[in-house]
Amino acid sequence: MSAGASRPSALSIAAIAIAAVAIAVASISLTRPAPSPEPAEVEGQEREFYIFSEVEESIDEEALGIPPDLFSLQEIVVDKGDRVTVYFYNLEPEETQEKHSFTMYEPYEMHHDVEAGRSAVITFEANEAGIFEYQCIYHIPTMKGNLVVLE
Ligand SMILES: [Cu+2]
Repeated sequence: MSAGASRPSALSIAAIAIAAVAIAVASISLTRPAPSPEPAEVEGQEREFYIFSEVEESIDEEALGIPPDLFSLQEIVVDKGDRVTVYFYNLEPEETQEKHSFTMYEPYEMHHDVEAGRSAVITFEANEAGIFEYQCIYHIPTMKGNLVVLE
């Protein structure tokens, strides 16, 4: 019997070693736990609000010295972390050219002017808890409301 036939060559030993390493690596990756899924905690919801400009006909601007304009919704209540979308409609007839705005100051600083007959889609994340005023800068002090962000 020749030595070459009975003794494994250096090449085949190397091949076996590589195969063993490959199997070891494969079994390690098979036993590794799958990446954990996203945490199940509820992390803020999508909240949508429709707000319209309104005119309170019984307010006599001349007599009372205040504008008759109002937001149809004067309180928006959300939870901290919610993503808020406000659909704001200026319902004034276009020919009046009566502008309204949806304006907030710190920490929800924003200002959206909406022309008569137009609308705006306003989105923000309610990251800070508390009570924050929103207003139309053209019709203070009547046209305002509160954003309530619950902890
Ligand atoms: Cu206004």
